[in-house]
Amino acid sequence: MVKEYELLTAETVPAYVASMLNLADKVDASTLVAEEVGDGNLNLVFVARDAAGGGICIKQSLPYVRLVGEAWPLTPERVVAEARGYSAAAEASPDDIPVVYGYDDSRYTLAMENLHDLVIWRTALNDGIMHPGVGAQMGRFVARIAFSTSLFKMDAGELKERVAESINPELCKITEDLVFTEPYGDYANNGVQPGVEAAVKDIQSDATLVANVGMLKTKFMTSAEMLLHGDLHSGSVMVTVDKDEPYGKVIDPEFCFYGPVGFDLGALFGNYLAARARAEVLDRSDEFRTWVGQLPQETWEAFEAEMWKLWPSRSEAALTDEFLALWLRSVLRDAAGFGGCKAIRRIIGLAKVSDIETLEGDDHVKAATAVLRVGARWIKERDSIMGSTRLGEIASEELART
Ligand code: SR1
Ligand code: MG
Repeated sequence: MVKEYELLTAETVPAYVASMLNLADKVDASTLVAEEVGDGNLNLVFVARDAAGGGICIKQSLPYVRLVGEAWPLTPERVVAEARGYSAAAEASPDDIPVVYGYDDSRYTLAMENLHDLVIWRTALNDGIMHPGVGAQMGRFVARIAFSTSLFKMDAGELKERVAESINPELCKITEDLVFTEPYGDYANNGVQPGVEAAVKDIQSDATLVANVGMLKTKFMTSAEMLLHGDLHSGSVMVTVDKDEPYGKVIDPEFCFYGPVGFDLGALFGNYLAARARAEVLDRSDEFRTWVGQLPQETWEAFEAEMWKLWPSRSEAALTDEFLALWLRSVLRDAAGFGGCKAIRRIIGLAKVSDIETLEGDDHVKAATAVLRVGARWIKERDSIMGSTRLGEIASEELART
């Protein structure tokens, strides 16, 4: 039973920060000015600055889905899952996340470093701005968390405890429904703009595709390999503005739970695909289109290299180098399949993405149709995908014919 709690406003954030003893040395609460900047689907997000330029970010879980409203209640306890995700990342790959100051389970808030000089990666991608190296950074990030939270590094008994304590049923149910079920049927949350209906019909009437999505859904629900981020799309990464050495910070791990490693990689791949389709129809520069097109490969190669780098320090001695080679092949196939599912859901179902939604007319139809076709092929052809370059080749083929 969720207790009653007070929602913050920009006006009440300074007093709230002042009331939290652990935040006293982070900012001068007496001069704090806050603004609500949340543009995600679920939460309130406040950024606050003090007179000396110090900053803090306070994220508060609403007791419902922000995108839909109070008609869709959702546990605010998700802030505990988010804190767990950040904690695992802070141990394994601290530079890739904001510094978290703590969470308050009475108001369902999380206090963290204010990333005021970063922007959401999706926004930068939409604007045609390159961030060389961030795709590789994401691959290393997933590898480090996968290694440190899995059987590879963790004692078998501790692993079982971590799997049990990390269950996140309400958030997982959202993914099960919105990613794996609803796009393939007749659901109220679905809808596309005029001109995309035929491509949707192709998806929903493809029995082989639907069966393969079922395979991926069951894997998502039963394969407890690592503590996933659970929603690692380009809106869950913030990137630098005008830095010689660009970098990203991963945010929003509230969907975290123990799931298949390929799911986080697939989330990145599916969203890279949306960014690439946008870049193609808007005829961005050759340099940008080439860069965005190679992102799945960049992320995958960095993931693979980081796994091999970490491998000698594994604690599970029974797992050999040959095992890792086999495992990596199967993760790539999973990532292709999950990437296809993540791409398709953003076209047909609830919670669409600005990469495609802000395109108009023919541009929208072409980009949305190409994303659907590529997603379907990534899913159906995943068992024959032997290397990450194949993901880009399939995308090139479908973008050229759409
Ligand atoms: C009802 S929540 C819709 C989506 O927002 C989050 O970002 C997840 O992607 C979820 O599926
Ligand atoms: Mg989010």
